[in-house]
Amino acid sequence: MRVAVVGATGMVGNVMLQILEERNFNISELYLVASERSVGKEMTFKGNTYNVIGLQDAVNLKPDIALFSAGGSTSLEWAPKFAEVGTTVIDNSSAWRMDPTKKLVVPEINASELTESDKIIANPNCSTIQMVMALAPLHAKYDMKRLVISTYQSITGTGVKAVQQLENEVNGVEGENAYPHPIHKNALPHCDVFEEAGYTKEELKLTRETHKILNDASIGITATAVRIPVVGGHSESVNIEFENDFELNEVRQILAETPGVIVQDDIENNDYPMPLNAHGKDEVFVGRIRRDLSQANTLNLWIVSDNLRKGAATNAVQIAEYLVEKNLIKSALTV
Ligand code: A2P
Ligand code: 11C
Repeated sequence: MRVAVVGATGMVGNVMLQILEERNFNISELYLVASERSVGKEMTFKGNTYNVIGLQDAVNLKPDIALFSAGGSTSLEWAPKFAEVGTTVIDNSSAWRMDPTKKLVVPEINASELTESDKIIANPNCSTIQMVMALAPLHAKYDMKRLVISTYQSITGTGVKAVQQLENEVNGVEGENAYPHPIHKNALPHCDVFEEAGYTKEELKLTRETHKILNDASIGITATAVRIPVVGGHSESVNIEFENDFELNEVRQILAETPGVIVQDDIENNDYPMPLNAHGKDEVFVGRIRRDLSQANTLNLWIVSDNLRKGAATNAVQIAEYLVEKNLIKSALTV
C-alpha cells in the first residue's frame, strides 16, 4: 500500500506512525504530510528518513490510503481532493463523522458496513470509541435504554499545547495556555467548545456518535466531560440502564470474551483500570463492574483506554487493515 499520513508531525500522527510500524502494516511507499510550516522537515520511519511534504504534492502522488489527523478544517478541505484521485481517506477529525453519507467505524463493531465505494471513512472521537467497545456487546445482549456518562479526560486529547501548559505549570514557567484555567491540580468540566443547551461538543459527540455507531438513536444518553491533569488515557464512569435484567457474572464473561476489551476488576487486590497502566496499550480496560443498587436493570462500569491509541491512531490503522484484508482498496494509480 502507498500510504500518506496527513498531520504526521502532530500528536496523533506520531502515534499513527508508531502503530503502522508496530503492526508491520504493508507499506510500499510512505508520504509524511503536514502544514507548509513543516515541509522539508526530516522524520524517520523504520530507520529510514523522510522529508515532510505538503498536501497538494501528496494528492498529486495519489496514495492508496491517507490517514488524516490534521484537524477538522484540513479534513473538510482536503479529504475530498484525495478521494477524487482515488485515495481512501480514514479521517480522525470530527469533520465527517455525522455526515449521513460517511461511515463512522469501530472495526470490532461495524467494519462490515464498509464497501469499496467508501472513500472518506470517519474515525470516531476517542471517548466514544473506548466506551462503545465495552457497551456494544452488552447492548446486543440486554438492550440499553439510557446512559449517564462522566469522563475524566487526558490532556493529550487537546494536543501538544495542553501537554506544554501542564509542564509549564508544574515547573512554574510562563507560557501559552491551551485552557482558560490552570490544569495542574485542577479539573475542568469543559472538553472542546460549548455548544447547545449548555453541553460541550465532546459531550454531544459521546451522544451522537454512540447513536450512529450502534445504529440506535433510541438510547437516552447524557454526558459530562471533564479534563484532568493526566497524560496516559481517558477514564469514564458509565451508568447503564438496560431494558432487560442481567447477571453480573454473565456481564463479566461477555466483556472478557470481547476482542479488544480486558476486564480488570479485582477489588480485593485494589486492581482496577487506571490511565497510568492503560498508557501505551491498545486495549480498552473495564473494571468496577457492579450493579446500581438504586434502580433495576442498571449497571456501573469504569472504562479506561489510551486515547491516542485505541481512541485515535490504533482504530484508524485497524480500519486500514480491515480494508486491505477484505480487498476493499484498489490502487489509486489505476483509478
Ligand atoms: P504542523 O506540524 O506542520 O503544524 P496536533 O493536533 O498535535 O497539534 O497536530 C496537528 C497536525 O496537523 C500537525 O501535523 C500539523 O502540522 C497538521 N496541520 C495543522 N494544520 C494543517 C494544515 N493547514 N495543513 C496541513 N497540515 C496541518
Ligand atoms: C479530547 N476527544 O480529548 C478529544 C480529542 O473530536 O477527535 C479529539 C477531538 C476529536 O478532547
